[in-house]
Amino acid sequence: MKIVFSQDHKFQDGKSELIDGQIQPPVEKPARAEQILSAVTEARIGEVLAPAPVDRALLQTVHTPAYLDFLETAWDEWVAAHGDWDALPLDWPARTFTHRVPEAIDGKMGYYSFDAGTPITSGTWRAVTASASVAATGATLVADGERAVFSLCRPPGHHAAADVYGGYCFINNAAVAVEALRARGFSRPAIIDVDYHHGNGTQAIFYGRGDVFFASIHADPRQEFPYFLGYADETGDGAGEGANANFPLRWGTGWKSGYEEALEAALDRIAAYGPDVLVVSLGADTYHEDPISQFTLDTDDFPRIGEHLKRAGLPTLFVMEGGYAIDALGRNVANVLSGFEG
Ligand code: SP5
Ligand code: ZN
Repeated sequence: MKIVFSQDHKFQDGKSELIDGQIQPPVEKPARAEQILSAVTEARIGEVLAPAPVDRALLQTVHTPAYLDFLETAWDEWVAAHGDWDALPLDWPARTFTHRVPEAIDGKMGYYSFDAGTPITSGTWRAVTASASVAATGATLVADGERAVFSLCRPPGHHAAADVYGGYCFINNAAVAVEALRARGFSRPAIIDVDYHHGNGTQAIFYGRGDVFFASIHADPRQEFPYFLGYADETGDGAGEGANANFPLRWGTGWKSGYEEALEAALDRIAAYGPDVLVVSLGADTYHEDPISQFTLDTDDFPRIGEHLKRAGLPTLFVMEGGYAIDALGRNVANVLSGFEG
C-alpha cells in the first residue's frame, strides 16, 4: 500500500491548547506524524510518496471562500492585534446572538470555530494545505488504480466543516479526498470514520447529499466531545436522508463489548448503499491508553479493524485523523493497514 506524506505537517506546532480548564501543550503535535511514519516504514507497508500541491478550486468544493481566506490571513491579523502567540478564540455566537462576521480577529475566530483547543499558529495555513494535498494525492493514486492508499495527513480534518474549525482540524481532508475521487469519476463514495470522536465536520459537509454515504463509530456525544453532533437519530436531510449513519458507543467500549458489532453494522449499512470507493477516516484514539479518550481497544484489535474494512472489497483510501498515545500510535496505525493488506 502506497503512503502519501508531507514533512510540512511540522509547521503546525502549537504552544498551547485549552483543556480541562488549563492551558497545556497540545496533544496534537508533530511527533504524532513522525511516529506513524517510522512505524509504517518499519512495518514495510509501502513506498512513501510526496504530495502534489492541492488546488484552491478543490478546497472550495468543501470549504467556503470566505473561510479559506480567514484561515490564510488569521495568523497575521492575530499577531497585529496581540503579538506572536498562539491564536485561541474566547467568544462564540451561542444561542441569543447574531451570526454576523465581525471585523476584529477575535470575533472572526469565534465565528469560524467551535472550540478553544485548536490553536492557529504561524505555520497553520502551510501545514493544513499540505495535509489536504496529502489527502488529494492519495485520492489521485486510488483513481489511477491503486487498490489502497494511506494518506498520512496531519493536522487531522474530520471535525472541520465547510466554514468551521475545531478539534485540531481546519481543512476536512477526508471530504477533500471524496471530492477529488468524484472529480475522477467515482460516483458513490462512502466514508467510514473510526476515529474515537464523531466526525462532525464530515457529517455536516455531506448531510444534505445522497451521493456520499457517511458512517461514524465514536464515543457517545452525551459523554464526549464534540457533544453537539453524532447522535444515532441523525440520518441525513433532504436528498441525504438515509445516507448518514452514527454508531455512538459508551465510554469503556472495547472490541468485544460493542466495537466489533458497531463496525460490522456500519459496514453493513455501507454495503447496502452500494458504494464504488471507500474513504476511511482513521483515528487510533480508540486505544485504551489514549490520554484524552475512553475506549479500550488493544494493539491486537487494530489489525481486526483492517480485516473488517478489507472485506468491504472496495478501492480504499485511508486518511489519518486522531490518536494521541504517542508511544503506541504508530504501531496501532500500522496494524490497521497490515490487517487490511492481510
Ligand atoms: C482529530 C481529533 O481526534 N480531535 C479530538 C479533539 C478533542 N478535543 C477535546 C478534548 C477534550 C478532552 N477531555 C478529556 C481530557 C482528559 N484529561
Ligand atoms: Zn479523535
